[in-house]
Amino acid sequence: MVSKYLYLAFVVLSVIAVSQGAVSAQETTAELPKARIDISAEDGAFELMNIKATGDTDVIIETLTGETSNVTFAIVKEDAVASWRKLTITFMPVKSGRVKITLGGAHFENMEEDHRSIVFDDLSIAKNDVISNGGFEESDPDGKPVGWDGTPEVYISNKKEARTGSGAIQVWHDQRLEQTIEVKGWNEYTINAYFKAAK
Ligand SMILES: [Ca+2]
Repeated sequence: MVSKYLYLAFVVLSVIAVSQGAVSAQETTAELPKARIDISAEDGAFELMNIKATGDTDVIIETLTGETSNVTFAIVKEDAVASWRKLTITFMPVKSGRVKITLGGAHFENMEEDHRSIVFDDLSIAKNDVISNGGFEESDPDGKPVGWDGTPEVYISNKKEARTGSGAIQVWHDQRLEQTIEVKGWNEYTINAYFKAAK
């Protein structure tokens, strides 16, 4: 008799465990917005080697074939949540020249989820910081961050929303910001960036 009850208890517990597993699996299928950083040599002038990013970050290497040159992009995507996360990317240019860094958000196929915005702050390059206004504290009268090309979706000027200071930028797939930096060949560069999902 006792063993029968024990068996029943085991069956009931197993059913609960299975149904809980099913619920949590469903919750995690909703895709999080993703921060996206693209890196490429300007005009595809040279290759970038040893491109790596921290954690489980997706690093996709894509080559666009152009009329005069091929441009190899590193596309780095990482899940964004409500709190700040740090993304670290390293690369090594094989020549001295200019490298373009683009901040945006990942594209989602589902149109309802396509417009998902990301906030960036405190972009820097370890050791030799060649990024200008990476903390987004300086802006021009039109509300564009100084030193960056493109128009952010929102220029944030709010101490509560920024990670440091009061300036930060909100971007998404179709409203990105870029900056071109000078690099030296065969030096390793480490980019640090902080990001979160926009409210
Ligand atoms: Ca800032």
